[in-house]
Amino acid sequence: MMPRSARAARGVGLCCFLANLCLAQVHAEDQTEFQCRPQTCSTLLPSTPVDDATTNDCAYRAGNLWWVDYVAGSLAWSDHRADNPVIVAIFDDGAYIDHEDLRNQLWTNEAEAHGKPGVDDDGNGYVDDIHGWDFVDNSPDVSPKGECRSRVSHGTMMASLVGAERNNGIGIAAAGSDGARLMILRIAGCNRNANDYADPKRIAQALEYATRMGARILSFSAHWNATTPELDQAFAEIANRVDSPHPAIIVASVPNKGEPEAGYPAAYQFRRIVRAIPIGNDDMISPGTTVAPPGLNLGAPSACVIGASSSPSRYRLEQGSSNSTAILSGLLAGIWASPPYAKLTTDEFLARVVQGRMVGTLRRSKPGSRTPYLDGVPLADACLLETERRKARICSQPGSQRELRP
Ligand SMILES: [Ca+2]
Ligand SMILES: [Ca+2]
Ligand SMILES: [Ca+2]
Repeated sequence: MMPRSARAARGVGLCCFLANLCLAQVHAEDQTEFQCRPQTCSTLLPSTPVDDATTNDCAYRAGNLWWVDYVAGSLAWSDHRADNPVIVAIFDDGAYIDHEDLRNQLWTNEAEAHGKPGVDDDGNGYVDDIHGWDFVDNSPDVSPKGECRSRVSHGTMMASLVGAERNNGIGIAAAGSDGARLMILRIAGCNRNANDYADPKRIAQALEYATRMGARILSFSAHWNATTPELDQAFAEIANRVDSPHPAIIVASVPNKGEPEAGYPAAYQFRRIVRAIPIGNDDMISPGTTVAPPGLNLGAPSACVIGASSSPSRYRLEQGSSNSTAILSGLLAGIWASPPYAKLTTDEFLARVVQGRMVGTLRRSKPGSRTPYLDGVPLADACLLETERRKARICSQPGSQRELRP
């Protein structure tokens, strides 16, 4: 019988993309600044007007960031960057950190940024780890490598959906633009050799690194189908232990390609797991979505989502549960960094905001046709940040969170 870790390695996959929902994907990346021209894509929201008239990113002005409006992401934006940003660790296949919409959004290890090349300036065991770490090749260079360099970069896309730079006039914006800082952790390669698969030991190392260096949200647009006791323990320390020294929220993807099981980390029934349920263009749970365990499960857009794809300035339309996961991570970061909630601990944020407000929303996806989703799922949004001055259209629609208020 194969060792468990070997079986795990074969089960690892990025939660890639549904093929049939997006109309404007073909050759989209080949067009110059395609993201700045209105795309016929989602039918969920009118493409104009946008909710935040002062935001100048061209994809937003063109009405192409419908998925930001769908989660009321503009309510998490502010006039200045958050004083205490939420560090979001992107567990993926690396990212082009020199992309025009990412380079100013990165978490930075200041000791290394101002330290000496070749020296572990902060003594954390990683030499020159300025914006994250490549756990595949044990290197500070977190950019995609091998076959990934000739493809659309999954990790770059995910990072941009969490927290692309806002109000720089170009590209996209995300709910976490002002509140999140991006830590890039490369845990999987994309060549077809054994070293490029994410293995449990490597993931455990990355978990330990992320939380020790201050990440409060760990975003997994990836899943695997087997685990080890050691990896289970590493997740439990962060996501379940009551007195954990480094508690963090695990945002886990729920696959939508007909997989029989949700896979890890979504399958863990730990207190700090929040799962992203992919919502398609018809306002329903995406076809093929795996049944998720009960818990903190929130619907987030999957289809027709524009994000950064490769260096230095390329973008692409994609679909799939990976997108939902990154969008939810950015949304949670944006809310958590906002003034009413910025001082909450991890467990306070989960109890008061995620469980207390978001999961209880009356705004739900359309009813489905199979259990356990007959009544749909609660939809993620930032409507709890609405004030008299700042509103979002989605929050005043029937079934919105506003109806919860007296
Ligand atoms: Ca270091
Ligand atoms: Ca150094
Ligand atoms: Ca931008």
